[in-house]
Amino acid sequence: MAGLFISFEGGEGCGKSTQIRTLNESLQAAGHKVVQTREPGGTPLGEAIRNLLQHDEVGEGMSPEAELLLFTASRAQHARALIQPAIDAGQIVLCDRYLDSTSVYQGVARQIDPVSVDTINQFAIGQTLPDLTILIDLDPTVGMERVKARSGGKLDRMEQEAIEFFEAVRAGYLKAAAADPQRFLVVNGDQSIEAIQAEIWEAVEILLPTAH
Ligand code: Z5A
Repeated sequence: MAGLFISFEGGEGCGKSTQIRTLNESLQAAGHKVVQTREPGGTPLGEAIRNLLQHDEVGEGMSPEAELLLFTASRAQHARALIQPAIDAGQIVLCDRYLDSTSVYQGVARQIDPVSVDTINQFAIGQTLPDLTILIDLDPTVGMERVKARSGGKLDRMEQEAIEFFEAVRAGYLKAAAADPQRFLVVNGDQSIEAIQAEIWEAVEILLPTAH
């Protein structure tokens, strides 16, 4: 029996990782098999690409086009080696970022031609599309404050972008969600962790396969 694929999206510090952790615990407590993963990353190849994109000094000065292809290369491996096999095995996949991150960060905020971004994104994912995408919407100023508080002010390559970049990201996400309301759930990230958790659980519960 096919499982379930849920992706989480949103700007920096919106609370995705926090919510994925608690949802994973709730699902496991209810008897479900869960795979928790992230992008870029999720496979050994993807994690090596993540390092190039975020921390390695060879990534400095990377062109937007190279960035797009690295994110989607990580995704192509992730979809085939981890996500689709887990879905086929009846498991629930919780993924921190997926194709919408590329549409929004590279397509909207970096302003790469959206048709090219979409074509490359679709090529990377093949048939592996999320059943549900949870967008945690948050003012980027609030999100960046949380990120800085967590890291003691140390920011990675992308976190160093100007606030306008993250405002474009937020607008891009809201537009994507409005265009596909069947797949997206938009949750206000400026609430308590527990309130967000409850909204997410309500949406996930009705999609759950029978626990086994
Ligand atoms: N990127 C891209 O450009 N294209 C792509 O295709 C893909 C990604 C896949 C990945 O960064 C970067 O790659 C990201 C997009 C780009 N770029 N930037 N810049 P990452 O994986 O390192 O980080 P992230 O995905 O942006 O997540 P994050 O910054 O770690 O935040 P988060 O997971 O959404 O939040 P969190 O860790 O759960 O919470 C952050 C802090 O806030 C933490 O201290 C929490 O305790 C706190 N928190 C959480 N929820 C709340 C609430 N409700 N109230 C108050 N405080 C809270």
